[in-house]
This record gives sequence, C-alpha cells and structure tokens, in this order.
Amino acid sequence: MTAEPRNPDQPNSDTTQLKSRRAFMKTTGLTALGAMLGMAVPFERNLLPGIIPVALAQDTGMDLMAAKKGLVVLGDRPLNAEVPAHLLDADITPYEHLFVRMNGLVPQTALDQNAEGWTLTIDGEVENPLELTIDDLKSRFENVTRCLVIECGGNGRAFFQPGTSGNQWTVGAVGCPEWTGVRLSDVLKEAGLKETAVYTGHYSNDVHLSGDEEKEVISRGAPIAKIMEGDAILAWAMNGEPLSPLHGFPLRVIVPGYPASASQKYLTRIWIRDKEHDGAKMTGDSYRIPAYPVAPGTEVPESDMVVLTDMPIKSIVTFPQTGAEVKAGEQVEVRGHAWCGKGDVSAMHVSIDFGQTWQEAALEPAVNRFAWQRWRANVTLPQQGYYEIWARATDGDGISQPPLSPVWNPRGYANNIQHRIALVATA
Ligand SMILES: Nc1nc2c(c(=O)[nH]1)N[C@H]1C(S)=C(S)[C@@H](COP(=O)(O)O)O[C@H]1N2
Ligand SMILES: [Mo]
Repeated sequence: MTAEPRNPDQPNSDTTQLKSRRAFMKTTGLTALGAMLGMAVPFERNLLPGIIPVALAQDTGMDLMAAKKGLVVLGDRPLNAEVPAHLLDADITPYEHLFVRMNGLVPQTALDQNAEGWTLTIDGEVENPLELTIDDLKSRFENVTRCLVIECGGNGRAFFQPGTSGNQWTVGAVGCPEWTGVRLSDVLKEAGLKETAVYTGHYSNDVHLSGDEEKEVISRGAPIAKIMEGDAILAWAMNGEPLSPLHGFPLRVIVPGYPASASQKYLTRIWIRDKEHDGAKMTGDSYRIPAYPVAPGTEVPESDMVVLTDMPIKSIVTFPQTGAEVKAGEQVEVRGHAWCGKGDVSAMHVSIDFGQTWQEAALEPAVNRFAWQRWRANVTLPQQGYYEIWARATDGDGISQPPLSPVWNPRGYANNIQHRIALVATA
C-alpha cells in the first residue's frame, strides 16, 4: 500500500473519505483512528481523548463544492456561497448554480447519503402524531413537482448602508429549482390539527459549529395558516434527483415566499406549536425586522422586532452578463426573472438611462405559483459609451423595487434594491 501524504489543510484532498468524525468521537479513538485514516498512526497512544484529529475535523462540506460551478464562496465554516447573476439565467436553476447556505455543518447522514431508517416526526398540537418514512410520504400522499423560488432572507445584505453583520450576499442567494415531494398541508391534515395549532417548528440533524450535538443549529417555522394554503412542500428530490448533501438530503421543507431559512434542510421533525415558534434563530434579531421603519443604524429593542414573513418583490438581470459589450444603435435582448413573496408579480420595467425613463418588459406567466417569472426586453443603446440596465419589478399591490436600499434593519434582511448591470456600447 502506498501511503500518500495527506494535507489536512486541504479539505479537497483525499481526506474526503474521512467523514466519520462523529463515529470517531463515539469510540475511544484507539485503533479506530488507524482504520478510519486507512494508515498507521505511530503516535496514536499519545492522542488524548477529546482531541479530534485535524483530518477528521474538516467536515464543513467544502469538498462538495467541486460540483458547483462559478459560485463565490463567502465562507467555509459554515459554508456559504452565492452565484453571479448571469449564471442564474436558466428557468430552472441547475444544481451547480444553486447557492448554498449552511448555518452549521452538513450532517453525516447527508454526507453518506444514507437515508436508512430516516423518519419525519409530526407532533405537538395534533390529534394523531405521525412518524413517517420517506417511502410513507411517497406512497401515502399525492406527489407534486413544483418550481419554487428559495431566497435567503439576507440576499442583498451587502447593499445596506451602514453595513450589517452576517454574510455579505449580493444578488445570488436565490434560485428556482424544481422540487418533488408532498404538500405539507396534506400531511398535517392526516395528523389532524388541533384548534390550538398556530405555528410549525422545524428540526433537523445538522451539527452545530461548536460540534456540540445537543445544540440546535437552526429551527425556524411558519404560521399554520401559511402552510395550509397548500404551497409548502416536503421535498425529497430537486431537479429530478434525490436531494444532495448540501441541499438537505434526504428531506427538506420548502416554504415558498418566506425567507429560505423557513425551508429547513435535513428535516427530522415538525413540532406543531400553540404559539409562534421560538427555536434557534426565531428570536432576537435573527430573521426579524423592526415592526416600524427605523433610521439606519438604530438600535431596536427586541420587543419591537417581528418575524420576517413574505419576501418583497424582486427581480434579477441574468443576460447579458454585467460588463458585456453590445453594438450601439442595435437592438439587444436583456432578460432575467422576477418573483415576489406573495406570489404575484404584476409588471416588469427596465431603464437604460439611470432610471429617468422606463420601458415595460414582457413578463411570462409563472409555470406554477411561487416560481419565478421570465421577463425580456429589447433595448437599443443610442450611441457608444457606458450604460446601465436597471431592472424594476412591481407586485400585485403596485409596490415596486426601490432604486436605493429599502428601509434599513439591524441584520440586513429583505433588501430588494433594483438590480443593475453595466453595458458598454461600441461603434
Ligand atoms: N437544517 C438546516 N436547514 C436550513 C439551513 C441550515 O443551516 N440548516 N439554512 C437555511 C437558510 S438560512 C437558507 S437561506 C436555506 C438555504 O438553502 P440551500 O443551501 O439549499 O440553498 O436553507 C435553510 N435551511
Ligand atoms: Mo438564509
């Protein structure tokens, strides 16, 4: 056997098979370590219990990024990566171009793609608590396939002034893949909601960054009324494939229209609550905004913060790529997508003159509720020089995207500032 040198600083090296960090922690470490590393550990007897070998501590999921294409990694622990706008041009976002947002570490079951014995528990304010396998979900409820937008609540955070803490997402923490699963409302009907049921609380088995298995990474939820509208689904597949380790294998919930933090990956339990859920990242400043507009930089008391629900009207320019050269005086197509947390985009406009005049874009219908909608406009840049395309969607209430960041909030959520790209017209 040739013992290849392993560089523990490079998670992309062949340390990828060293996934059994948790298994290791459960053993005394002796002899098990050698077996896991596939080589002798000459000083193994010196390793104090509780010290996790570096080679086993690298599990941030970073090695899985090799199958992503063109994403910008914002951080690797936890792993967060967004996609440049021009890579979001497809109607259905492919796996390689879907952003990744981890609050903790990818769980072992997902890394191993092992769904054996996986169950989803539905309990709390229900008449008949359920424990369902993935096969139960597949066989006992109507299967549905839907294109649904997921957008991180913090998408656009980078544009707030003053800046707020958190991942500095620009425009690419959004995507619209096709999900297959069952309606969560159908499952809750079978469980029999009690009168007292008002909110869902979502749980999963991902691992806290501290490594403490007792600590919740994230546990958010949604009002029962929102879920019973029938749009939220329990999905086991994305774009016709089983969910991947980064996106929630083997099961996640998708709550379209809400910040994607409500769309729990690696879903193990839905606790039906008799009050607004108060799991990890439901309280304090997390995914909350002030109940009233505040001046930038204001410190808002916790009691005045409310849970972020419907995401605002938004759009993105996916073609051409920003900075592209086009011919002056010739018509060029610009296009992208528009979406809205309430599911009703009413109009789309573009400007080539820094917002002085606006031209209406053609807006295609959504393939289903809560899918994003394709828009297209033909523009002609009159003479050579620098231009910007500004894109502005309008929702069903007549509310349009603002040219500057919307009302500031302490954690920088729900920024739906107009997307702008640069175009250079040549003679
Ligand atoms: N279990 C679990 N679910 C989760 C998260 C997480 O860290 N753990 N992050 C949430 C957040 S904040 C977002 S934006 C989306 C990101 O989904 P994606 O990584 O599949 O794009 O997942 C949500 N569901
Ligand atoms: Mo998010």
